[in-house]
Amino acid sequence: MHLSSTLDTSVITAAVEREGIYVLPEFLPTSDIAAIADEGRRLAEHRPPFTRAIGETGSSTRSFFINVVPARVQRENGWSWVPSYDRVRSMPLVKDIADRYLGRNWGISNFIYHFAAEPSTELFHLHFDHFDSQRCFKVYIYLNAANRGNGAFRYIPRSHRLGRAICETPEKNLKLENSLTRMLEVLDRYVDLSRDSELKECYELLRNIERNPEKSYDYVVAGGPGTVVLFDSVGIHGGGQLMSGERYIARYHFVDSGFLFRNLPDQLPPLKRQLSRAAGLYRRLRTHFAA
Ligand SMILES: O=C(O)CCC(=O)C(=O)O
Ligand SMILES: [Fe+2]
Repeated sequence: MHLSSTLDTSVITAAVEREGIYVLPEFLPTSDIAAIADEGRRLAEHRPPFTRAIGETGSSTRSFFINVVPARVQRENGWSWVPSYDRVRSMPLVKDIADRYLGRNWGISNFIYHFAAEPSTELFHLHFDHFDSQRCFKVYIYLNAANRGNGAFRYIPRSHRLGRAICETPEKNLKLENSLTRMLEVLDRYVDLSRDSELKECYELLRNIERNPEKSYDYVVAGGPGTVVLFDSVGIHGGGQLMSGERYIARYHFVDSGFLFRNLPDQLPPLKRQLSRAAGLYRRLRTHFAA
């Protein structure tokens, strides 16, 4: 893993382009980390209406997964609940990288506080995200130290380029999350890798990992509290096995303007929101009459 603390955003963006991932070790100060962690716990306890709790949250577990929906915070005037989120989403460093990586007019689709405290087989199986073939990049903030033992995130460097190649195929049957096996299937079906030795090498690595999943743990992104991880989620990734202890991560998802326009009209300014709704209606009508 390429670890470096250079803060030139063009260098960082180029590294994400090349490797799919960039890590800023222990980047945020302790005071910020504590504030974000407390904010997540408060939200998990009170569940204000602009949050969605998903999955493992429940009385029998200490874990929680709280998703703050940015457009709803705005609508329901909830900013006083989430000052840390407000600060973090305004970090000039990350905004600048988003501008470079996604082009202007991107949006944030989710801000999630995920605390995992129960032993698991895997927090997330290895997969790639597919956002209608549009770009997405995610920012993770480690709120405690993460390593092989407590479910740290895994990312296979350069596999985002295979994910991108898939976005250019006519394959229609892709979900928001697709397994490693599915990636290999679609590549086998449509993509000729024989002329690109780097891609071929990455494909072989993925085949190897599919046969021997333990090998994915060579790609754990370990880091101390405050570590910030930026990655393109079209590459193969997933949280590891939580054997003991706990893992606490806050993450936010940047999506490009095309995805925002098509799928998240609530986040658009009023005029664009109307246009997006009209375009959606037109798409539905067209599908209806074509059927
Ligand atoms: O939290 C993790 O380790 C993985 C989550 C994930 O797959 C994602 O954010 O796309
Ligand atoms: Fe994912």
